[in-house]
Amino acid sequence: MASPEVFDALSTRAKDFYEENGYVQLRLAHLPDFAGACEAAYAVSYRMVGSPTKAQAAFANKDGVARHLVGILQEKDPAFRMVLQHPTLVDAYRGILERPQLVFTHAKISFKMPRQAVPWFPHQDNGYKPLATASARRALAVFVFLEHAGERDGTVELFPGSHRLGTLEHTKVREDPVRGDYQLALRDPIDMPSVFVEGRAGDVLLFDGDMIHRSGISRGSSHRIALIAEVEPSIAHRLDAFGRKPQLASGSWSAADRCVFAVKSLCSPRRYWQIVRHVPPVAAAVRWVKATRDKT
Ligand SMILES: O=C(O)CCC(=O)C(=O)O
Repeated sequence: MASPEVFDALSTRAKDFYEENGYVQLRLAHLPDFAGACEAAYAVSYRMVGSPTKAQAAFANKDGVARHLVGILQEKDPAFRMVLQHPTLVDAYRGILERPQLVFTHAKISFKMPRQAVPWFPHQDNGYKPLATASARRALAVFVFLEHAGERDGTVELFPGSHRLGTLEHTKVREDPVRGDYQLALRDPIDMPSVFVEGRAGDVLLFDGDMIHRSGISRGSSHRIALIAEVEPSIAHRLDAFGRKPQLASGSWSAADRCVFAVKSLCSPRRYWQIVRHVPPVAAAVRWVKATRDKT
């Protein structure tokens, strides 16, 4: 199938395309500061991918090969923030989500070790949220290509229009037996046409939290390095994926907001999970309790 239409800004036509198809591809390398920020982020990412830390590596496959490095907005190096908080991208987030106060729930480097079995099965990002709230949270996925990626490199494949199906049932696919990593996959097969999004360095793909997507493996020598973040309106002082005050994508926090976040964060089990998940016996015990609870 042909490559999707590409826009050089979130114009009215680009926004209409997004509403209709559930995604839009922006080509922003014409903005010198954005192109420069992407180059800097690529250099840092390449280094990090070469020696991933245990704390950041995530979504490992059965051989322990990771697909993501998480927590990149908390990095000392500002490279990732320069890309994901670039004013043109912030305008695009606001243009799509139509709210002034937006947060990042998480952000990561997504990569594929060449010729390793690290595909992503068909899923919706909202599948990772409780079904009752998923579609109601109007989340937006941001996928920034830091290098060229086509089908052979394991680029993202989208199912245009699938965002209108709402959040569907997913099943857990357990992968790394040591770390207990798993990914979600749609419970039922999808019968819709798809598009492979071929991107250049500096392209940005924005898509709806209910968009069905998947990706294959890198069959050549590319690490297919991209940045992925999720942006959503700030509602009810929701914490980020690590149980902490989320980073702002747009807007600001008042002193009262900061106090509420501090208290919520101190009481958040996710925050403590980030600490104990690196202690194998404790992590195994927590996973056992969760699995037992899920079964009942
Ligand atoms: O990086 C990719 O190819 C896809 C990643 C993905 O689907 C996800 O993080 O949910």
